[in-house]
Amino acid sequence: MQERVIITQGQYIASAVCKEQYPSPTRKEIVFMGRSNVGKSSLINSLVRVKNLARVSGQPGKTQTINFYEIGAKIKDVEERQTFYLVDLPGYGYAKTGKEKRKIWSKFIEEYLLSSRELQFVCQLIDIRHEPMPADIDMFRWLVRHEIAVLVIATKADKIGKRICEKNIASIREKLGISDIDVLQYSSVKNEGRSELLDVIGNVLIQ
Ligand SMILES: Nc1nc2c(ncn2[C@@H]2O[C@H](COP(=O)(O)OP(=O)(O)O)[C@@H](O)[C@H]2O)c(=O)[nH]1
Ligand SMILES: [Mg+2]
Repeated sequence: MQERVIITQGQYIASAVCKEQYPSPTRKEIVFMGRSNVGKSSLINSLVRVKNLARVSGQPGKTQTINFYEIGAKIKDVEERQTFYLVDLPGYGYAKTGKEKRKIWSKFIEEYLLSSRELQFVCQLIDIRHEPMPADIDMFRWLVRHEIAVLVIATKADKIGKRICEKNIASIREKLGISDIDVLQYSSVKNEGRSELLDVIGNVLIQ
């Protein structure tokens, strides 16, 4: 089957902890956030199909900068090639990060999320094996309150059986209070959910 959206290139472009470091030119941005170790970097790599584009680490809490990746895409029946950014945020809710550090984290992340005029939507990743933690729920509510579009993605779907996946997704939706909104099931190992996510991205790129 021919996919509707084909990624043609992906490269790391910038890391930022303040406005001055955001890349230029500005392009449409799709943001990934979630707790440390939830699978953000793996998902970006699976989406772009470049093995070590985003660094996957067994050690949580390592990425402390906003990382921008420039992605090229060809969309079916659209002549012009699209270029956009995938943005990997530092993980939130990491227990070993000192209180002071966490404060700095939230400040520059907040500044980015509230000032980016090209932000299309935020993918909030939640591990499918666990219920959303208070930090996940707080973050989700914060995004909704600031009218930032959110796509909730349940990661690591290959780690549990299909029936439990369905049950846990229902529980994630209930905990977030979004019983009528879809949660995308994803596995970076199996590339499950990849074409669905690419479709959503394709839609915002041609808007
Ligand atoms: N089985 C499985 N493991 C995953 C998946 N996504 C991530 N992982 C593993 O989870 C750990 C953390 O992943 P990483 O992408 O670095 O998470 P991040 O901290 O959110 O960027 C790594 O050991 C990954 O190999 C997945 O879809 N399936
Ligand atoms: Mg990471």
